Amino acid sequence: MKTLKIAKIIGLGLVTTVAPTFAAEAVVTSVTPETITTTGNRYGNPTLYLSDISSAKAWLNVSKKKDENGKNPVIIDVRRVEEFVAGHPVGALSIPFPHVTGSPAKANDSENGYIGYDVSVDSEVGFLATDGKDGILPIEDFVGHVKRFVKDKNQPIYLLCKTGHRSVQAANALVKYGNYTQVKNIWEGYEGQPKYAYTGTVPTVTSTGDSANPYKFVQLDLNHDGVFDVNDKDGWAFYQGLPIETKLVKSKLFNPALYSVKK
Ligand SMILES: [Ca+2]
Repeated sequence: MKTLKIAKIIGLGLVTTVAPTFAAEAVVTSVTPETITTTGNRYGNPTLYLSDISSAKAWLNVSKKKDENGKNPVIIDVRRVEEFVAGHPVGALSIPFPHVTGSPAKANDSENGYIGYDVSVDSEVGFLATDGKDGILPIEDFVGHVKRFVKDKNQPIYLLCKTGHRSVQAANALVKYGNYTQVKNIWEGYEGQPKYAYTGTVPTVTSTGDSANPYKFVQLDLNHDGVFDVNDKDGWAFYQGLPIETKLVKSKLFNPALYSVKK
């Protein structure tokens, strides 16, 4: 929020003029060059997979049933089943990663927003932790479940999660353990991140950073309602407004026994 106050002394009184308040402008000045990642994703995870792909391009290819090489792509939504049930890209498969079984309520890890963690650790893939909560299957089982749906190692697979963190790891796993060759990460994810626009001074980038001359970004209120919320994020379902559905198709669900679904 930026408030400009201009004070003038007129005669014996103090008159303060307050300029219009730009309620929907958040200024970020603490971003330093050290935060720049060259790994191609916002969390700095390893990238064994082919490339990232935008939500829009992913949807174009899926709706055409054809990518640049003429292959029919599939979207795999790796969020928790509860997230998938609330809404997902039209036609997406539900295969959660980290991979879990059993009741979400039993294994829920609300503190971290995950049902649980994979018990494997592979720094190339970028797993988060190893606290061994129940209902969790090893990485090979996640890949094995994908193999049930995707037989062709050269079929394009687009991974999607909430913000593009779990999906990166899932994409790495499919390349390393599943030998899939055309794996891409939908980098915005379903919800995405706030949008920022650069403004102000051009920074001097050095190997040690330049705190005296930081980047300056403003967060964008994309729907002009004066509030920063999920609707200002750049993901599949919000700013991008790409097709979603809540219908559950049994054949596309990871664990249909947990939910009441239509065939
Ligand atoms: Ca807004």
